[in-house]
Amino acid sequence: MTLVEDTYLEGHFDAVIEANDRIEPRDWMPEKYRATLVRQIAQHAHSEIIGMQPEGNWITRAPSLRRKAILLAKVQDEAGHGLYLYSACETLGVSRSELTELLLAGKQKYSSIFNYPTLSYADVGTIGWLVDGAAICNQVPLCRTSFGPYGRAMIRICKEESFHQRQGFELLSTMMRGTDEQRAMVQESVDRFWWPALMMFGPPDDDSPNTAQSMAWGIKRDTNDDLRQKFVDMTVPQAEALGVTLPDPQLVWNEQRGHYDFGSPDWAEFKAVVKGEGPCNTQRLAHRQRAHDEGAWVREAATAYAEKGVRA
Ligand code: BYC
Repeated sequence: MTLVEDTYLEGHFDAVIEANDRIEPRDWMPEKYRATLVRQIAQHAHSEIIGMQPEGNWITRAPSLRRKAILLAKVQDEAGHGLYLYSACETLGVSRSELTELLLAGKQKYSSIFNYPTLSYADVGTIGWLVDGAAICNQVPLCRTSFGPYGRAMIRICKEESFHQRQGFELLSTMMRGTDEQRAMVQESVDRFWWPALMMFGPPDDDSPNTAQSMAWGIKRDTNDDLRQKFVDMTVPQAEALGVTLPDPQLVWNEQRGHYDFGSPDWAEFKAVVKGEGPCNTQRLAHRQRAHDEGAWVREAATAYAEKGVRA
């Protein structure tokens, strides 16, 4: 390509971003924009797939047929979200199998939250309420992200996440109307998941290497800290409605700011979990590797069938 062509294409990219319009896969884009999207979308897709494990752990032990049907549907939705996101990523020129290899080799990440164990059935409700609640806060702005296929995938995902969040809240409110033991189970679960849910938004803004550039490119629409604040403000009244206490003595309404003040998550713990030292990192990746290996014959059969179709 000539210098003139390069300058023209870059000008077009800048104008689209400036106008808050969408970049599409056929459009020219800077290599770093493409790499940032691959990093974020792949991490998001892997989170959906690995995120099936903590809740999947309870499918066989759901307390009723109704709860089992709801949980199965939710975990299947997560597989679907992973597939939309891998497809969005493929439009950037990287295949789903390459992305899976990178995850299994530890070269791509998934959300820190899924490295915590699910110890009781209340965790299914807490994940729906807090984890999907945090996911919605983070993902609704991504419906307006500058890369077309990612934004369109997010629109559908957010609709389903909203159902997921409500099912979690409904499960917890049912338990809170139950016995003292059930109420204690909910509180214990919320105590374990509150801080890891806040960490889902990523490191504080002044320690986030990617935010500034991703905001300038319209990949991210809000900073990590702004979304974390929005989540806290949204969740405190819901906790009051449920009758659970959020485990933060510093949580207090700040009249001047018009927001809740809250304590700082343990960022050393966050860094350790992201590095692979969380309670379940090894187990999650080993399980994913096993599922991948056991699915090899399905991929081979599907490939052989597709080739036969082409020859016929
Ligand atoms: N966990 O510069 P930063 C779901 C990494 S699935 C692990 O702020 P960025 C669900 C980050 O990648 C929810 N790593 O990065 C599924 C970066 O490392 P690299 C998943 C994290 O990208 C099933 C470094 O830390 N949601 O809802 O600007 C059941 C510095 O961070 C985390 C998404 O993926 C973390 N929590 O901002 C139920 C949403 N946070 O790559 C529910 C899409 C940060 O430079 N992603 N890191 O080595 C995003 O919005 C952004 O990527 C983030 C991070 C806000 C997460």
